[in-house]
Amino acid sequence: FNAPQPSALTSEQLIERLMEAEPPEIYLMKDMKKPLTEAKVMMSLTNLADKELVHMITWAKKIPGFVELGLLDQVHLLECCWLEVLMVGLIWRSVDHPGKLIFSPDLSLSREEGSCVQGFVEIFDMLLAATSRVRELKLQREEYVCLKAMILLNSNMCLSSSESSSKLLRLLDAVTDALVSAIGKTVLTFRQQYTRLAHLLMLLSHIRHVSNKGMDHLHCMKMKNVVPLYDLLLEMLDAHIMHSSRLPRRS
Ligand code: AOE
Repeated sequence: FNAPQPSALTSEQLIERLMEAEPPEIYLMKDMKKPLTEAKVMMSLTNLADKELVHMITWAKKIPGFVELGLLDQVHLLECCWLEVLMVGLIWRSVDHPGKLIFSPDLSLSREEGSCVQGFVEIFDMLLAATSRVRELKLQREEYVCLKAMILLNSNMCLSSSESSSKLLRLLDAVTDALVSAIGKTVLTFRQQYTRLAHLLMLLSHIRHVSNKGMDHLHCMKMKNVVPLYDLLLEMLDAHIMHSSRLPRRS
């Protein structure tokens, strides 16, 4: 009784639930003194990601139907998409600041500042390009929360059982309906509506691409030993490579 079926929710109610599930803004509360060095920037980014991942788990659990999927499937989905989810959040925060990435309210980096980290500019440019595209599209908050839920639910095709897969597909359909209804509020003609749906969904393939590049980059950094990954995070990153399933367990 306490967990209503996602299909029992209207699109408006689902969007409302997704809006309420949004994670809070994270402050680092440590002002970065110039000059920025590779070690300082990576330390701050790692610190930020660490805090965001905890909120991401809470966010996922608030998506209607997610906790009904079975623990192993929940873990797999989060393992597959965590960097994409971080990136879409970063893009969203940065949309009103052309040329900058707003990692947190107290950590924004320009392209030049990002270049102090080896290999970062390439990823930085892809993130800036995605941010410009989101700005051109004038992405609405309602659409954003639907897209982010879709990233999670669409991140892995192979689930533990066919029962779980069909649950997941129904969930994905509910979020798709919600996205369509959100789009319906922004544009007038049907033609404009389905063109916008296509544009928004195509963004997701860019984000998957940048996330894969970012993951390669993170692995390189780990080899170079400049990322002071905390023991737990390091363990989790290894879990990602080997695709075993370990998540920070919270009762
Ligand atoms: C993007 C958005 C954001 O909010 C924060 C960050 C911080 C780091 C940035 C990244 C980003 C953008 C792309 C960058 C990357 C550093 C290098 C890369 C710039 O090019 C990410 C810092 C990541 C720290 C490592 C954390 C490891 C976590 C492992 C998670 C995991 O495997 N599991 C199973 C946990 C899933 C829990 C939800």
